[in-house]
Amino acid sequence: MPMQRPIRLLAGCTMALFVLLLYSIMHNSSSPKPPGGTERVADMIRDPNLDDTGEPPEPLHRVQGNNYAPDNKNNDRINATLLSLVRNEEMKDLVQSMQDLERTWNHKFNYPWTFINDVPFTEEFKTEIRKHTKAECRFHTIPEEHWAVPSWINEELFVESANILKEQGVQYAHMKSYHQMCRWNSGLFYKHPALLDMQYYWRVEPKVHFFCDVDYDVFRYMRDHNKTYGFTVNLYDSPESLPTLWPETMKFLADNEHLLADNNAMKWLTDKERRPEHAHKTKGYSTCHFWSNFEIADLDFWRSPAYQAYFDHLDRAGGFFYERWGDAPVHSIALGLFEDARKIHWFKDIGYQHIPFFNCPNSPKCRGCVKGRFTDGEAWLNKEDCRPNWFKYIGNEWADTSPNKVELTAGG
Ligand SMILES: Nc1nc2c(ncn2[C@@H]2O[C@H](COP(=O)(O)OP(=O)(O)O)[C@@H](O)[C@H]2O)c(=O)[nH]1
Ligand SMILES: [Mg+2]
Repeated sequence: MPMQRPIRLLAGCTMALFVLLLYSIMHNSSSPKPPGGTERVADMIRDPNLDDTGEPPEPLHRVQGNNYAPDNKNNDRINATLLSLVRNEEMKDLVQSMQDLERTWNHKFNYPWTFINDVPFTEEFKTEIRKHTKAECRFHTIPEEHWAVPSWINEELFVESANILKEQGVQYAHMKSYHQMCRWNSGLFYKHPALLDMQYYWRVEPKVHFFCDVDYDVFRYMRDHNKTYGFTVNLYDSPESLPTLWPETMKFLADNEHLLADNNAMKWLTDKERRPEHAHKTKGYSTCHFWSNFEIADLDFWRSPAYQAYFDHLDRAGGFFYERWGDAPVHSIALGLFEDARKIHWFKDIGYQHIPFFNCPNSPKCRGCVKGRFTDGEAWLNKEDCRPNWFKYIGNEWADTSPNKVELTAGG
């Protein structure tokens, strides 16, 4: 016998309610998705920091007797410095970074520290800092014209652009000093009078950590192995902070094709496979960059006519203020285009943290970090790791050095 109409209606409603209930249970059980999704780095099958890590190849220059003593006039140090742009208010955080780096490396080699600030350092700052190293400490102020906002930047346009950047979730959009800092770190720091005769620097920020004993002179490593630049962490950037950086770079390159290095890292810069949406938003740049709060580098690269011309082009284009171009992508793009990729070195053996990311190798020389851990923040931050691209296109120079090596090159 066919169902009565009201009963059919009731059955239909019950069914609809059931489906609605089921949907709502399933929907609520999945946690809210953070920006960028939760998936683990897809083609990073195993972090190479899990492999045993020793030292890079010889020659390595070591402490013998008093060859690196602070007061030895005939010491083995080369023309290099530890370098920190820092504010007076960051004294405690800087002391923490210094303590780590002195404990793991510099108490053996006693390289001088150079501290730079846009305002004069206080006596309190200088007195406190000197307590944490046997090495020479130099304190300098930035020449006004190096820090000032360039004359061609329009204040109103800066504020309007910052409003838009903020809406798009770009950090520090309205903080003018952050833009000034990024510009200075990109193209002015090496022009500071205190660095004009310097060859190498190791950049150190407040509040970073160093975890592993390093027993060779890293600056001599750079020189003896003909390296220009050393990094620890390779990350994706926020595409919203640099929408016109790649187009401006392409404009520059169109007029300066001869500057492209043989064996450059263009493929690494332009990968579209792992995060296609980044390359799409930037019109071609993967946003992968060396995380420049750590860098050990040869100042001659920045002083080269090629880099100078590139920086001047970018500076005129205005993106340090109307967008939020960081020194990390600017340095990385320049290195990727104008330098032989073999001159760029992964300092895998230097355990490092700048919140929230780590480089933590598997070595008995390391204490205080978890080997192979990339972040101690939310799981989705693992996705920001773009070392797999570096290994894929340039190679993992450490792959042959570990007894339990795992091939991580060419597609993982
Ligand atoms: N003297 C000075 N240093 C700054 C200023 N802004 C940033 N810095 C330094 O520049 C570096 C990067 O700044 P930080 O706040 O750590 O930026 P983040 O790492 O991108 O969050 C650190 O060494 C800071 O101490 C500034 O206005 N004056
Ligand atoms: Mg920092």
